[in-house]
Amino acid sequence: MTRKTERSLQELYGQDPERADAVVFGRRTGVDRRGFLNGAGLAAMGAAVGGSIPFAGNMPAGLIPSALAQTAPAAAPAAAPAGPKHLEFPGKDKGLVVLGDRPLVAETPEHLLDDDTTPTGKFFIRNNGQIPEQAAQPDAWKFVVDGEVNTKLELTLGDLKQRFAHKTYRMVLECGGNGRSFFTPPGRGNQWTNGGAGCAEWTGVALADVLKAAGVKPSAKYTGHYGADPHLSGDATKETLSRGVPMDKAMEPHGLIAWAMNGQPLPHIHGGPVRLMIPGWPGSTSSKWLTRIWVRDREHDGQGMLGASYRLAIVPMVPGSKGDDKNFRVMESMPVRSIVTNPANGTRLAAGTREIALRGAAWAGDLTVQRVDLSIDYGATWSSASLAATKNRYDWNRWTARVKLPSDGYFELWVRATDSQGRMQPHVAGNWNPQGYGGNPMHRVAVLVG
Ligand SMILES: Nc1nc2c(c(=O)[nH]1)N[C@H]1C(S)=C(S)[C@@H](COP(=O)(O)O)O[C@H]1N2
Ligand SMILES: [Mo]
Repeated sequence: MTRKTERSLQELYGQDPERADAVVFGRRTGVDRRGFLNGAGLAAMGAAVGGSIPFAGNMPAGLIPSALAQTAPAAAPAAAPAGPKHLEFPGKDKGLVVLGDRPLVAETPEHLLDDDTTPTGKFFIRNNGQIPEQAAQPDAWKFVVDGEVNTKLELTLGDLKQRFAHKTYRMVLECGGNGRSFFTPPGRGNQWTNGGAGCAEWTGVALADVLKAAGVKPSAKYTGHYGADPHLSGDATKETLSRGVPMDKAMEPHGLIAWAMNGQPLPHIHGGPVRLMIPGWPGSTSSKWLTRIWVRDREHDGQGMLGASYRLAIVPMVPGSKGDDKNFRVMESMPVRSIVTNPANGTRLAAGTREIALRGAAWAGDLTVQRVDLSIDYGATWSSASLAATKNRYDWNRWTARVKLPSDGYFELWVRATDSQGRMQPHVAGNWNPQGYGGNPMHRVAVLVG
């Protein structure tokens, strides 16, 4: 194996994983992965990952080693420069990866989600439109609650702070498209890996308390949320994003109208002075720069509610097909997900290392995490992680585990969580849909010992 071959296999995995796969695993046709890891393939694979692969015998045919399937956007055009683009933004960690400039979207690589509470500097950013102007006087920020209510409310942030009970919860905010990059063929939109999520401490008042103060009419069915951010085109008649939730979700005690994040005034980029924080559901329901909550007598039909937006297929689709509008339903709870936050993918450990301490996080939308399991042998055997307690509902579970290694070489640490209804993360993203929602395959982290 010459160095040139090693490099080209690595390049091939970066640029055309399907073909690289065929080179390593032998002949295969279409998506029917019938190849097997032959001697030459194993040598090529070992050279590409930088070491022998002790559990190669268990390696599923067609698997792209996670050392080679790095966090670079999977659907990047072939001409795009290799490697992630890092964020340059005041107050933000330079390790965040830019998924889009206009609108600005940046995700947090899994290994930067290693804090119990995600620091604001490491928290992902997702905008759909322009970033609005910053308010000169935050407490004078106004929003309205109208529609199917007895009394229309016009509240300033100052009123909100004075009139209602303050709540602080640590809760996960997760983009509906988190995990999108794991779909084949790719779903349309930002190619999130697992980093469109974070768990911060949010302070505000219960959305339910404000809705009760307005007096929700029996005709109320759904909320519609609006923010101040102008449409990307600058066209003032166009909505940037306006999503909502059914009344029973809106009336849950943990949904907040929030003005603080991690004990500090809510930063402008995260929707300050005031935003919604609707935990467990796609982040798009958590309107930033909140201007209006419209209580509706029907399912909201604002920007992002219709077509294939934030919708999942009811009946399985042929991956890559267009589908019929009638085959979609609004995405509600986010699916169960777990990540390894330490070690980072691609970590190199000293020769002779025989035990690794792992840390991570797991969460499950509206549900709770029942268990987190780990495998170092491509899923042949599993052991369970210890879950730390949550602070409150919608908090994530931090987890820890130790695994023993039989030798030096290339290993993949696989992690999968199971939710409180017994649903486990799949090996690959399932239930394909055009915009790639709900992709939650197991997280795989490559480590090289020696
Ligand atoms: N007004 C407004 N609110 C918004 C958005 C937006 O583009 N405009 N994006 C939504 C989406 S899709 C997500 S995932 C979260 C991201 O919040 P963050 O940028 O604070 O991480 O905000 C939501 N709220
Ligand atoms: Mo999102």
